[in-house]
Amino acid sequence: MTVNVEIDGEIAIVTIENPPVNALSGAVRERLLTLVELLDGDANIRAVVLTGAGRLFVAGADIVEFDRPPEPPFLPEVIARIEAAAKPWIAAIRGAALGGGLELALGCRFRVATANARFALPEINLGIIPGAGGTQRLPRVVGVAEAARIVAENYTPVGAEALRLGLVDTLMEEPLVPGAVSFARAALGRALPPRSLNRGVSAPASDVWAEAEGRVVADAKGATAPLQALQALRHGIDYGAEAGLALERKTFLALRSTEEAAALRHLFFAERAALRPADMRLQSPRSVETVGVVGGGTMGSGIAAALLNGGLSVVLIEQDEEGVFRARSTLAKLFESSRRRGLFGAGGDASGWMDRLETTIGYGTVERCELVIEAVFEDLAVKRAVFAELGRVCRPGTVLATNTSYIDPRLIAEGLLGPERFLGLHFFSPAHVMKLLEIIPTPQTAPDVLATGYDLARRLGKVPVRSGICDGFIGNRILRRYRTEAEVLVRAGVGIAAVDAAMRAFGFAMGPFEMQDMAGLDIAFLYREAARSRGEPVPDMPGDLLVRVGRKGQKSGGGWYDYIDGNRRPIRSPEAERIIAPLVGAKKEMAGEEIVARLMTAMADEGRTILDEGIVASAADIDLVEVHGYGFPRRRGGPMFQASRQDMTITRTL
Ligand code: 3H9
Repeated sequence: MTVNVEIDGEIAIVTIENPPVNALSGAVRERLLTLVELLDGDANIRAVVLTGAGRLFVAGADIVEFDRPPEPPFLPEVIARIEAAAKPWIAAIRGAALGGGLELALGCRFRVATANARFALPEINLGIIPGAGGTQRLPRVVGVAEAARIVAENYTPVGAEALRLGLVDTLMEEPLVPGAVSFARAALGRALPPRSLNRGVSAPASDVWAEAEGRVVADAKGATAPLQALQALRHGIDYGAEAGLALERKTFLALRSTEEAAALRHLFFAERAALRPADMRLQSPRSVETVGVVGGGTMGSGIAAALLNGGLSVVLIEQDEEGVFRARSTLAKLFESSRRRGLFGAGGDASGWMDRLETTIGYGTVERCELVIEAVFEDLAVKRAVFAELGRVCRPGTVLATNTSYIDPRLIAEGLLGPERFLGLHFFSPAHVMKLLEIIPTPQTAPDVLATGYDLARRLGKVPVRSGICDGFIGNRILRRYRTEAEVLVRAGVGIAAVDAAMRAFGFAMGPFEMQDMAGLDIAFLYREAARSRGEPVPDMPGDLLVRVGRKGQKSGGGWYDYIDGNRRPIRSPEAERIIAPLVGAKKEMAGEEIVARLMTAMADEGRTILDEGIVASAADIDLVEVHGYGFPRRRGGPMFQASRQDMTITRTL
């Protein structure tokens, strides 16, 4: 049974039991509709308590159903029927009421909740807007300004805050349901408050709309749903609830079937699957509270900041006083950056941050760490020396990880005492911000050591993706192919700025050449030079010509573009164009969509090869790597999602 009923005197207790999150699937909607009729017709019942079984009330519509056309009974009609019921319904909310779950609660006459209950309309994260009255009932309950933040800006009031807003009538301790039943009995003796949709609402000053729109557009990163959610809300204030409901539903249905919504759903499920791969579900991790980080450079400090944000303690190991000083000042900046971005996790309160950090010269105190992550210079001999030392000083159960981006972890672990405790944990810069964590086990890595990697990802709020061993693992390998294809386009006469503009229009924060200028052109150059020195037939690329004359990107004052007076704004460079001219064909106009398709095809091709080689478990994992490690626009779902949706067979005319 998806919805159960118990009777307590004149009160009916309706419990939605649809694990894991009580989503409002078709069967739940149908049963609710039947029950409201039944209970309205039962003369012995005077009020109904509606609750959810388990740790939360209702997490919203069943997202799995969104890949099919909507099926009746539709949620708006179920909620409207509950709102219209002759007997008052009281929502008893434990844990969370999200999306359609909050809309359902708003259809009830009263809401009582536990102090930890969260209230949100997260539909915009799925590329849609609330579709069951959320944009209309909410402003009539909490006011327009607060409702706009909840509907379009992911504002999530919790417990006391929800009470202050009038979103809940009272907070209660567990056991919730008996408390809600007593509340219901008491309510029967008083006049009922008006139904949510019938409450009066005053239109805000016009600058409230302008300010909200400004914030929403600035944060949207090209996504359309947040502004449309706000527009639906406003429509209902300007023209009345009925008109507002109609626009809301129309917009919801239109957005539900967009590519953007499909892409965001794809990532929603991929992210959840990534945290719990099948072979890790029953595997306990090793316990980790203190983590050693070897090397306090950009990467090491970033990793330390990510760990501190996640509530862990850190021992950061440097070689000398100067290194310690540099690392501490970098970390002070990362602390500020974390505070600004709101990155402190559950255990990572700001006050304890610096207290949980110990910086030290040498390996003296690393013995107290349960996990040590090496983040030193990308050189096999240097890394091996670090692990030789760690193998000597750490306890036998300590997990040892390398943050290498390119070096085969098997080579790094060669000769290590206890190789089963070793794995790769590849963070992405800036490590306290980027969510991707590539987890790279060697053939000897023990299952509980691998599980420790996943557990760490979960605690740091990262998205873990397991990678097999290959040059560049998943992400850098696809990045190489992407960059190369961009250079192939330039060699064929397409403009540098045209390529960058096309990728920006697609949703990347910057194009491939702007990105290379920022990261430095020399890495790709050295990689190609190394291949050439091994006798591999690597053709000269335009970027090689730039590096040979010292144009390595922003750090050398110019690369593909010029940069004036240390300014990071790229300016077209006639000099760069002159240098690469010997390798560049006649000028060729290419439409932005074709440029995007070429680069997408290249990424997806490489992705397919990586899949075929067994380096990655699924195409969805590749998309997670791109979205969380390389700035691939979330609303596009990732290169494999793109390839699966579109005809990517662009004829190679170049
Ligand atoms: C909506 O409501 C539209 C309405 O306005 C209009 C309708 C007309 N549906 O995250 P977890 C699964 S749109 C189906 O790992 P946690 C999830 O895939 C919806 N499945 O746990 C996972 O499955 P598996 C608006 C769902 O404790 C399992 O539940 N609501 C749904 O870390 C556990 O999830 C949202 O956007 C769903 N709605 O977090 C809320 N939700 O075990 C989305 C979850 O097979 N959900 N699943 O991997 C969340 O934010 C989190 O899942 C939640 C639990 C906080 C609930």
